[in-house]
Amino acid sequence: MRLVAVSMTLASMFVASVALALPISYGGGTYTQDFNGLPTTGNSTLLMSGPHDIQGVLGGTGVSGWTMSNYAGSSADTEYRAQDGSLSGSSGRGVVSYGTTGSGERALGTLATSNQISRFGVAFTNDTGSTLTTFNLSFTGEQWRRGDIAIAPFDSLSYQYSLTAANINSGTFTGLGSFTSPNLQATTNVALNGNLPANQVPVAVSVSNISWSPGATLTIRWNGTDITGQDDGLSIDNVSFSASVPEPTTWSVALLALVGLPLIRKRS
Ligand SMILES: [Ca+2]
Ligand SMILES: [Ca+2]
Repeated sequence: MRLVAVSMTLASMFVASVALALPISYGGGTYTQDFNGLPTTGNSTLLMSGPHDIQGVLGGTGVSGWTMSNYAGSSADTEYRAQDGSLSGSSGRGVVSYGTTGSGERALGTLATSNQISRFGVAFTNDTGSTLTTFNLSFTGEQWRRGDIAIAPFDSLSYQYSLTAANINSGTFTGLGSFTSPNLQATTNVALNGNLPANQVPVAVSVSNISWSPGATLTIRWNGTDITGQDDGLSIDNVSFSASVPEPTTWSVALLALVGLPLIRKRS
């Protein structure tokens, strides 16, 4: 009897660690994320490659709908930590809450090693009641660590979206682009301040001609890559997301005016 009870407890724990929180309900307008609720200290190893919720890990707040995974590293588990970019290898790798030590100004990123090649992302459910055909995404790419001098391809974070994915690890994604390290300074294996313009890349993309139905989920993910030698630490901050139906064109406005004119005349 006791063995049965133990195995049931393990089964419950397994389910609890796999089930993800619901996507963010998108009801229109602009969603913004500054990641300043992410932890300023600590590290955690989450069992299995994920995806795992970021909300609540190491006390992180304000990031419901954001998930993370060790999608391509050799480890079966997902490492997550807060650091300022000075740590590398097994002390610094994985999904990272970057920021200067003790500062609440955080960014979400990765530091890749062969053990941990991470991705993270966010999911929105269309709760506007309308089919949305365009979305706009902008964020700041921030570099928090300069690793070894690398031969191209340099360290990068690529970003992709899907209207069919069950989560950041499952489904077909469409590429939106990628950014590479903005700071290729000669001094290597040091922390950088990702809040300085020299260590930042502004990114803005607009995707039109999609069909995002009411109730459907749109998932956006960022993939880290592992290159030879010690990698740079890259992250994102100040995310802005909005989606809409198409604005009426000049021609359709003119057409509406022409169609409406006789109606107005009839009434008078
Ligand atoms: Ca921030
Ligand atoms: Ca920042």
